[in-house]
Amino acid sequence: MDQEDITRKSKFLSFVLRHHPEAIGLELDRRGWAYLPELISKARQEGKDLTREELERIIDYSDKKRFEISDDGEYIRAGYGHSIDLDMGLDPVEPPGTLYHGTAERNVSPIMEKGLDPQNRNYVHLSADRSSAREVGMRHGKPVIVSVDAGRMHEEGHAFYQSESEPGIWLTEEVPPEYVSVR
Ligand code: HQG
Repeated sequence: MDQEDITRKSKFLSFVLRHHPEAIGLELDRRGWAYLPELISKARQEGKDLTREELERIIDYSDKKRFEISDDGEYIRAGYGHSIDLDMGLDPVEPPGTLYHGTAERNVSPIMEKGLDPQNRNYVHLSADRSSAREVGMRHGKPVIVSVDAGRMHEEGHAFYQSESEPGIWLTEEVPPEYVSVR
């Protein structure tokens, strides 16, 4: 499996585990877990060859930890990024004072006006550091880093969650405009 295979298979896994398990006839439990042998066999039926070793390599060698395997080794789920309705069972955690969100330049004025909303996903995704936020922004266009006053949001009752697979990714339901700035 070269880097290209890793990226291709990782995108397929994101598609299935975050957005469309039904596309391969897979069922996730309410926490988002898929039974690993079932994922492998159903992916294979769709012509996507995947082995357990490959799944482990995808997790270990990707730039971000997008997926996690359960402690008993039997289940896999995406650690963030979902659009499907589920309850990941994450506990609220006190965030750092400032979190960052990378976006495209064209989104900045609507974000300053209306705040950050999750669009098609269940949560707004925030990064712990500016360089990760810049990478996220680059996926969308000319990147701009929006700073989020997470400390004040937390004090004022907004819940934050930290991805269990990738602790540099923070989740919150929305960020009202008074907490965002570009600097
Ligand atoms: C924008 C990746 C206009 C928002 C990353 C973003 C992340 C608004 C886009 C994870 C807006 C949604 C998620 C508003 C938000 N007006 N635009 N009011 N509010 N937006 O892809 O955060 O590589 O759904 O700025 O690392 O870019 O896939 O979210 O540009 O953690 O593992 O609407 O996905 O991880 O885009 O990315 P997305 P995101 P992976």
